Amino acid sequence: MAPLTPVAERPQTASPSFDVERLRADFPILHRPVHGRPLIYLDNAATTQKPRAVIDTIKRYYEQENSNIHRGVYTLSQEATAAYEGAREKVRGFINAADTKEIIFTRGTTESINLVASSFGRSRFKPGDEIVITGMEHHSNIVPWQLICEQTGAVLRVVPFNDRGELLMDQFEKLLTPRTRLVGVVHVSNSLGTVNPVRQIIQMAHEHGAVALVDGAQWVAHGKTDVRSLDADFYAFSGHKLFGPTGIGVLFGKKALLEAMPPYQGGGDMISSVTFEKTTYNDLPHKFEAGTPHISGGIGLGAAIDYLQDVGLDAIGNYERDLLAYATARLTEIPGLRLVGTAAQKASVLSFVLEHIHPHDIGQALDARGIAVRTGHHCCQPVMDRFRIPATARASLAFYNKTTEVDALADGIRGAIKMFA
Ligand code: 7TS
Repeated sequence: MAPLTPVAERPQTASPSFDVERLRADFPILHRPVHGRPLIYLDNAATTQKPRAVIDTIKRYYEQENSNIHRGVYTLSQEATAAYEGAREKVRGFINAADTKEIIFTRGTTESINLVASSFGRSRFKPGDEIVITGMEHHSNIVPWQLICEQTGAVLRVVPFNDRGELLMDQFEKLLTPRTRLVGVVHVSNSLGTVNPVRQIIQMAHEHGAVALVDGAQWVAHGKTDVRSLDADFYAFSGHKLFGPTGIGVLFGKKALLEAMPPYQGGGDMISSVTFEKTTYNDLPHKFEAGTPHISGGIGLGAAIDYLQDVGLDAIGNYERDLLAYATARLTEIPGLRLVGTAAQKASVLSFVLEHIHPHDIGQALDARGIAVRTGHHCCQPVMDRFRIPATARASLAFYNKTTEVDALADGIRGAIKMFA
């Protein structure tokens, strides 16, 4: 990848050592117009934009290395295998896992959770066993458990949250019983922005003999992740929310758990030997990676991780904290605007509703100004039900967003209010 200017040499701006204009230059798409205006991309919770380093890495892979991995004795296949397995090592370092055997490449967060539900859940859950999740999970951390409950007779328990969007930890404690087998929790809520106390939740799960799965889809791009320090049993995330390609994601699992789990899918690469009488399975992580994987995706994700680590996750976290505070102040001063999700610990997400204007209309009015926000239930229908609203408009920030874009958002919302008045 193209070397970035070292942080220390970057010009000083509003947020010390964080030169947002310099970083924006790394993202080609941020320079295209939409409806004749500069694009203001505020839908980073849905997917993030890709830096040139990632785009170039994928292009180089297809131009120079394209071949299937783990099988060729020839040069191209060996190079592609080395690049793909090198990316796995980058992921390992990125989340501080102990071993690359604990890094399973998947299609994304959704597939990572389905893998755990299908393999761990189906082989372990018995009738009456309990799975505890929270009321603010994305559908991808609800429906896989409902499916497994139907198949095994296990039951789903749901931790409620308060009007600010903070989990009720005393209720959580009460839901943990000797029958709890697994606790699934979203690290950062994509609809509310709440940063959940996952360290404490994992510890409480362990005290009750349950394993803990963290949905890290909305966390990994916003701060450092350390699965060992958290003591997470499973940690899931998506490459495309981490400035990497779509169709690639990660499941971290503790080695002892993964080793004891049956395969998720059968096919090539996941076997050690096959006969019609008996098939034996490959070692980790390949046991869980049947078929030709998303090779360019894995390599592209590795490039995204290099890029992010060069920018610095701590610097990103600090910059985004200031930007979120700025955006919260600018939006809450708009008459008739109500933020949905006002937890003390928040990251990156501003969900809001306006009196008398449907979120879809807000979204369209903002699009006319080149501003991209998401509107809808954000795959969190139970969260909408909890607040008795059908949908919100949601601006979600990344480190390449800036205060002038937040100003444009606020102006756009005021414009929409006038237009629909
Ligand atoms: N978990 C959370 C917390 C998410 O925000 C999402 C996607 C997923 C899981 C699923 O990720 P995937 O990559 O497997 O699809 N969230 C959103 C969103 O907020 N808007 O679009 C997708």
